[in-house]
Amino acid sequence: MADEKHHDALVVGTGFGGLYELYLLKQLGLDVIAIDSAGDVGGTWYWNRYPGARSDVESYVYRYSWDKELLQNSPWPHNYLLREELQAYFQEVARKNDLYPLIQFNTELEAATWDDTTSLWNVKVSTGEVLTVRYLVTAIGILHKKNVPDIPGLNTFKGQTTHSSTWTPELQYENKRVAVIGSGASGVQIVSALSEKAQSMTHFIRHAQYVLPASYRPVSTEERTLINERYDKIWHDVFTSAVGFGFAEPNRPIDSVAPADREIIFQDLWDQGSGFRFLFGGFSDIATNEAANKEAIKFIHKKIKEIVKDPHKAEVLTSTDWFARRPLTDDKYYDRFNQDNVFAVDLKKTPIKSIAPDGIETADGKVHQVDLIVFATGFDAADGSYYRVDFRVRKGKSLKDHWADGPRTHIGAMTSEFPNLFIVNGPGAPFANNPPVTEEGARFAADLIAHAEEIRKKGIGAGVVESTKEADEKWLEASKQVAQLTLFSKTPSWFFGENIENKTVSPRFYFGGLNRFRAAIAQSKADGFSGFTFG
Ligand code: NA7
Repeated sequence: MADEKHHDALVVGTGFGGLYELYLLKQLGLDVIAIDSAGDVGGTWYWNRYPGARSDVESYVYRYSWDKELLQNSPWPHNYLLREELQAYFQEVARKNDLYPLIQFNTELEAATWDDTTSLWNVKVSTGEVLTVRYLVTAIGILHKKNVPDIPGLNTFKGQTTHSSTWTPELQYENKRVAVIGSGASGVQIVSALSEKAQSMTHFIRHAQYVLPASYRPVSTEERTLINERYDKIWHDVFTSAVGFGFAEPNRPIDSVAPADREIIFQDLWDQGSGFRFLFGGFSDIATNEAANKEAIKFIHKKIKEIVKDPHKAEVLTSTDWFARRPLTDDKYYDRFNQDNVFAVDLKKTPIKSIAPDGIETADGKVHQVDLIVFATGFDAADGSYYRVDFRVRKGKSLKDHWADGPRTHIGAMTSEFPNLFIVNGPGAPFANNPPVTEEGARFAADLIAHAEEIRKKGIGAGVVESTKEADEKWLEASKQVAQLTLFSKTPSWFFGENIENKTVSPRFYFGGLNRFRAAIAQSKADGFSGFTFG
């Protein structure tokens, strides 16, 4: 950033969304830079470094569709990508497209204030630098602001503690007594990975979830060749599907299939691996129909009983909720509890009372002695990422106030009253495979910016775009309505802001699907960017 004080555009974040946005705006010929609070590219995959961190979306569709060359050449030796492999992929994308010179790392966006007279954002970053930019694109991730519960006595603990997203190699778990609090995607991966070498592992579970196998395996050269040959069709199918994970999304409801055949289908899904596939790839109504959901649950419960030998542990691991949170995927998780040194504590029966100098005290008076506590307790998700920054517009109105009743955006792209503030994969984006979602969002932001630039260059406007209040309300209403049709809305989770105290409960995602999200974007563009005003 050095001496430059003004840029056409600033992209915040260099994960999937930000890196692509930077590429797109550079292609448009804009003077664009990016910042990231991290030390390198990768976003989520830069930060989440706990042992066992890996994607649970299959490798061949957990990447950009637009770089045809990398699709053919970039290595993915297994059907799922390890964090390290993803980090290397992001580095390759940045190098290949000459993006590194445009990125300033270790730099966090602190405040951004819109100036109506100049039609620019005044931006302040953590290095103390200030600059003005016309277009401010936020690709700051939906899972960044960590949630650490305020447990009495935490500061008296003599061992080591970490949140899942701040794991560092200095943390010692080998031959140590480890506690993991939280049983979402992070907690399950961490328990599974650390149990191998920990002296003991105690998993503190408030709500058990459903963990499906991954079927992690190497990918043969022949399989890779076949996929490489079919990539155009694969991406076509992904982008025209609801959840975009690469598998077919059948139309058949569960009651169209005889009970014995359902069992065969469930077993096949189980063998193929992936929680997403189990939820969306066998029947059309597991996420929407209570009876269908119960069938899926029954199958998973049976598997838990078969795998986990100790009935007490099996009971703690058996969820009584709908199978309607973010589905989880791990090959070894349940089997880990067959180890004598791996324990499960049911926090519904014995909640955590306090943290003692030597461990975690539960309501039954027992102190579970540990050396390391891992808080896999999730994030203040989606809009939570935005409240780290002091965004302000006319008359000093803050984004936090603007979203006090829950975040609202028009097709996930912009929010009214906040001109030239673009959102890539934030509130209002669809619940679907992240890379295609962020790609679509990044392209739309670039289209909006290109149109604003056209207007500005023709001298018929200042290059200012914002969504209308009515359009935001309409998209939120559509998100609410479609969420109501699913069991996700009946199962408390971060999808609705329910994991953070005092947060307004409303959908953080659009549950209508990637295909319908794309259709809404296409419609807006066809109508001359309906729902947005340009000045
Ligand atoms: P999640 O999915 O939000 O899971 C957080 C877990 O932490 C969940 O099991 C919570 O239990 C538990 N939690 C949160 N606060 C507490 C307290 N105070 N006491 C006990 N347990 C608690 O976060 P993840 O990081 O696992 O996953 C987030 C996303 O990251 C994931 O979807 C992937 O996309 C990657 P609860 O269920 O609320 O009872």
